[in-house]
Amino acid sequence: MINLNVDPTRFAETGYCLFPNVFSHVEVESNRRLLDEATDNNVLDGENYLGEPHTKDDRWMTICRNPRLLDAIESILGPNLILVYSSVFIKPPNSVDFVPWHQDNTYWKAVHGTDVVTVWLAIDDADTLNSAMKIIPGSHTGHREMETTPSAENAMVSKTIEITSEMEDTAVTLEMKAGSVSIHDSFILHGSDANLSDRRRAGYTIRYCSTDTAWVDVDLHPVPVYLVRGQAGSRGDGYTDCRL
Ligand SMILES: O=C(O)CCC(=O)C(=O)O
Repeated sequence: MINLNVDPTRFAETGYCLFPNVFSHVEVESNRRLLDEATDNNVLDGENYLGEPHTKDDRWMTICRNPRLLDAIESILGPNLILVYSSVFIKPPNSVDFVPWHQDNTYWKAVHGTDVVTVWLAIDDADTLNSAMKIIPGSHTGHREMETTPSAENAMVSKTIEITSEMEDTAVTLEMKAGSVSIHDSFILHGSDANLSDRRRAGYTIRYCSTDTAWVDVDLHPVPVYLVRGQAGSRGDGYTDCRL
């Protein structure tokens, strides 16, 4: 059973939370097969990234609309939810690719507001050895957009936020079994190291907003915006209704 005992007040303070075992064993296998199919068929964008699969293949969209997943998000963001982006970050075994410290909101110029989150769904088990994601609790406070510099070679995102070693010391590693989910605020600092293990580490990142406090300028947004639960809000005329 999914544990929905997450306190939204605590999420507001820390900027992240974990939901173990949102997806069943059968669903975990099916998620893995879906990614293996994409890898085998060479439909990745580059070697380690699959961009916006929910707009191209209904099976990914089914994951994004999974009722248990939406219940978990609703417990944080409330009942009115839109889906704005999704992508898979794949770290093959023994790969040098890493994700430097960054804030997600840096990349989403058409998304406005503060109740904007990323769901990170573990396709594989993720732990310290195979480069699970790391987060700096509370670093979203004030929802400030921080200064960036161009990322180094082998970085999986193009802009880096330089942080102090004191800040880095407070980072938390989000170890998760496949099928578990973390949710983080779009302003929180996060990243992940190179995967030096002999196990793949893939995570499906899915980005949602509450239409109570956030909205998307669909004319500037590169993919359709989907209403997945509740109401679209006063600026939601251009969203695609995709409610179950
Ligand atoms: O998968 C990772 O290690 C990083 C994912 C990420 O940066 C994101 O969700 O924005």
